[in-house]
Amino acid sequence: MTIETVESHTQGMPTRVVVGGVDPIPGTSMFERREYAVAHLEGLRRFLMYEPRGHGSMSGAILMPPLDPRADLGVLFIEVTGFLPMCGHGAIGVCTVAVERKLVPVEEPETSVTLDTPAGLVTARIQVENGHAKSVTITNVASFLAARDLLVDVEGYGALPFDLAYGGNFYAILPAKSLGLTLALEEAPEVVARGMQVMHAISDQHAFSHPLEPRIAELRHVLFTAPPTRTDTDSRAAIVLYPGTLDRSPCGTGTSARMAQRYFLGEQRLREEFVHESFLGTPFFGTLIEEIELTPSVRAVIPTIRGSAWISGYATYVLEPDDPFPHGFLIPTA
Ligand code: PYC
Repeated sequence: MTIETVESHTQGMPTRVVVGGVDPIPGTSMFERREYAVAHLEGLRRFLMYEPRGHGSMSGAILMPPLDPRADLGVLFIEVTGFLPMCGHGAIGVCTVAVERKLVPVEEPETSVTLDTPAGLVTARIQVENGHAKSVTITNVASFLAARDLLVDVEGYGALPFDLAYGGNFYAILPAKSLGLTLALEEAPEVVARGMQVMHAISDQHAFSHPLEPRIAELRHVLFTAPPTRTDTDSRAAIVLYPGTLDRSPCGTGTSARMAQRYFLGEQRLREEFVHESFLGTPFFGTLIEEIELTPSVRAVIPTIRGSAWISGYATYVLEPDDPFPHGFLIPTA
């Protein structure tokens, strides 16, 4: 096995973009390709994400020809978490790599790219200067507040209220202070441990699914909110990712879910900018461009997320026949 990648990071969060070495993945839609990958390519995902080639916070994307004729690239998002329907920081990383490595026709000052993802089409506008992708604005999938003021029983904390929102993945959203957390950097291990405790408790006590795609029915992300630490951001977040790490970026799908929550709670208007600060202090700039009817009983909003990514390396990953870790390993942290 020989896999070619372009390594990048989006506001601190890695996206290992796989550009060669993966056989064609069967399926008539990207969602079906994801289903195939979940059933048959778990070893490949772990090989690319887990140690010793990756690490506990690794994230990536496998590029392939799209199935939707409107799209430029097909993308399967891989994480330590699993195969995600959509990944915002990953989409920004993919677009940056696509432009800077000329995987799509590039125009200056703006290049448009459409990604075929398991969650649907994601369009992107990339600001390009001298061949360098300065920033990427993605228009994400329909995002909605699935439920507000739900309660979850968490050992040691009692019944905690949380909101459930969707922005390409489901997010449980609750204030960090409800668990006595401030999101200081040195709290990171505690934040991850509490986030995983909340995630497991919600998964045990609540069932939910996407109204149009019932196979999207997992909670793999908990978003703790906190006041900003910068004067130029509106809110801070720590996004805890399964099986126990923190997003280094403000998380594109998490920012989309958070804006949907804010919108349907009357805290944000259409076209108003929301600057979301990551646990690391890095920003994403979000807006909501329209409200739509997702189903007769579910209203949703269409978010845009602007952020920047940087190429950090080029790699060829190989597997020697006697490597004792063909599928890598992960040391549990929470
Ligand atoms: O940016 O959407 C995102 C994301 C999901 C998981 C990690 N990052």
